[in-house]
Amino acid sequence: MRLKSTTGAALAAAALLATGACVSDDTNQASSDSALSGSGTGADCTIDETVKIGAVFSLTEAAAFAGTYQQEGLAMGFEELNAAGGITYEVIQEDDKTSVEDSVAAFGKLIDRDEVSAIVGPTLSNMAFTTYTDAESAGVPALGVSTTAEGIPEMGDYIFRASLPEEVALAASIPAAKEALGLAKVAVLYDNADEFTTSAANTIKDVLTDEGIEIVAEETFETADTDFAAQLTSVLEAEPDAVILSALPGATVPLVKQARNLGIEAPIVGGNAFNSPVLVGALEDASEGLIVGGAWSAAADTTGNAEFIANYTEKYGRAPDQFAAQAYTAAYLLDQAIRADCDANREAIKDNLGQILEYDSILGPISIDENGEVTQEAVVQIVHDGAFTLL
Ligand code: 1QQ
Repeated sequence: MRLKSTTGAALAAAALLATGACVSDDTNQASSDSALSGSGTGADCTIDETVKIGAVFSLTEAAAFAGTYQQEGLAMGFEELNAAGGITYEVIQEDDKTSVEDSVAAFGKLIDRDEVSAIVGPTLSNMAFTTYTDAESAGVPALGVSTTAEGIPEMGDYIFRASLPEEVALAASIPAAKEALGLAKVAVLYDNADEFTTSAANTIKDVLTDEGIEIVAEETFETADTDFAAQLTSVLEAEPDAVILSALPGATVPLVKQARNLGIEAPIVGGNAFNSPVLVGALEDASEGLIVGGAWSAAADTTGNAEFIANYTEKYGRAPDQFAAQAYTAAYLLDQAIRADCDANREAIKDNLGQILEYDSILGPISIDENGEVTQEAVVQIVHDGAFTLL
């Protein structure tokens, strides 16, 4: 349960005063800056001081397939909001280079040096499990846009996500694949060295049990592996109706290509990392028939989606993906939270981000509850001729 800052801060201050202690807010500068609190509310809110928003994405190395799109989507969202007026946002972008260590350093810089009001990111759940402990203890709201593993919003009162949980995506994609393909028995393959892929593997097994689908082969590998001959030989022998794969693109590309070369023709159902045109492009012909659940579709008739796709494509010279769409949405969700009390201090953002109800976004109606968890519909897509289409 989150306390409204007024209550929490007042209680804390009263307790400190009662003991004669001096009340200092040094560790949480942006929460004590009166210039970040403006006048008016909602669309009429005006804040004089520039609101600094930190962003930590993987712009290089393994997760750059998603991070580069996220950077673009977030930047475009805040540019639109700046043009609308009333509040001026400055995005301070950091690259965590797909490394936990760099992600921690980036969070530290944004929290202490830049004194941002909130942080968007990081790209991978694998980093979030470490960086979010720092955001939480510093009292800085962090909003994940692709952190889909189980247990993330539960990390603290300042931790939120606008990233469709993998549990929700798989609970949509596996039953949809079962219905479309008549699945009775499947093979499960997963990366057991990454937080997101191992968390998803647990969900996959739960959903398969619920759906009465038998697991005839279960194989693991590690994020940096490139040779999957042993695992795929077992899969081939088990003759599954489909392969459920929980992996990041680095392993997915060689694994799927090797599976096809070995003669495994079973359809492949993947996780969140499959929602990427970069992955589909790298897989070439082996992408045909991939099924994935996700947060966004280019084909969805959601509010503003067609305009978002047109503007993004014109601005960046390529079409957006799900990761861009989620980051773009995050800009608007933060703006909603800030405008609610016309206050861009950390405490106000923390209080209001968990009160968003059915915000009409390009992802469809989206809510964030007081525990920091998102609610939105999942879409299930299949790749045909190198493009995502609704299943
Ligand atoms: C996570 C994910 C990744 C696939 C995002 C790029 O969903 O780490 O949670």
